[in-house]
Amino acid sequence: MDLKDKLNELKEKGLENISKADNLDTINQIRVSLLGKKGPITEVLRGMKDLEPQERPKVGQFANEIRDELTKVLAEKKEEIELIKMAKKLEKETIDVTLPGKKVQQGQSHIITQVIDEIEKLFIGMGYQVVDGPEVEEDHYNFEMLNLPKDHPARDMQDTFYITDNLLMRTQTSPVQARTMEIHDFTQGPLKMISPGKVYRRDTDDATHSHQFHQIEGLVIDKNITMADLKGTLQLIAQTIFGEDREIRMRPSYFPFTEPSAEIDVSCFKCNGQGCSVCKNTGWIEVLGAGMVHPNVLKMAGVDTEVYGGFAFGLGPDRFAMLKYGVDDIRQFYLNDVRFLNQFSVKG
Ligand code: 2U9
Repeated sequence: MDLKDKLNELKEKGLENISKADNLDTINQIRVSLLGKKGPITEVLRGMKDLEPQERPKVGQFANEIRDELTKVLAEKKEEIELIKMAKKLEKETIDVTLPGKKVQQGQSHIITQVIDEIEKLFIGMGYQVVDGPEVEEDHYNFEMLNLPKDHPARDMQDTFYITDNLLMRTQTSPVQARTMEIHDFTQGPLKMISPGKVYRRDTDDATHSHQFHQIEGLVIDKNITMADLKGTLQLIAQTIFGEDREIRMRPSYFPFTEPSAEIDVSCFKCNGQGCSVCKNTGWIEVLGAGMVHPNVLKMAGVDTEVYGGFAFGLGPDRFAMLKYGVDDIRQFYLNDVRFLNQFSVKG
């Protein structure tokens, strides 16, 4: 067999093996075994030295052609295998966009938070600061500074969770106001603040009582503050929460930290004052407590009562939310049952 026949045979055999190959490893093996330094084609070319000199170029050209063709076919086959591999991979990774998606459970603000947010927004708009304070409070700030000395009968009005003789769970958010008033520099301007937060009372939980609930208290101290300022502010709260058409009325009351003190009713948002089950046929619903800050409270915080005076008010976001959304059991707010909570959609 002459060299040309040998080369032809190598080519045919090589092409056959390449056509049968179905993975990249095999292609690689064929390439190395056919075209590598120790491969048969190199071997044939080495044997050219034994040929007649005039034969050599022809055989050399023929060998090169075969090597080029095999190289080209190997490359084509390699590309084909890679394409098939990619197609298989893509098929496996196909996403069926028609499958129903997994629903993401979306949370929202708690109904009490929504009421607090609404009131905060109103007061921030009027230049008040929103102030936080400790829930574990000193007797001094929770009672003493608010004109409730140790022997004061009004201390009986609220049963308290005591931690030590002097430490307790705050029964109101007023201690935050007392602390703020104490450090406020009145030469820099008036004090206008609200303090929302959790408060604690030693109550037995039932439909209308909870040992932990919320309060928002407000305090304004400045020169020339009158009850008219207070009434206008309370009117705004009532309208913001219960609607534009609401009116308020003030009834005399008693709180140790305010004098005079008042309880505030809002005209019934359900019957517009005509009388219904919500307002117990009175046309009015009690929603707030308020008054002019007691001079003793101002003095204890180091405020000059000859120059400054102010008003304060307190409200219960739990009660507001119960009235507004017709919730008849305060405990619902603290059970964290999403079937209850999800009924109250967040407003923009
Ligand atoms: C300072 C001085 C005075 C806060 C006030 C009320 C009246 C009041 C209750 C309403 C329902 C609390 O949520 S509730 O249980 N509050 O009636 N609170 S005046 O007076 C202050 C506060 C701080 C330094």
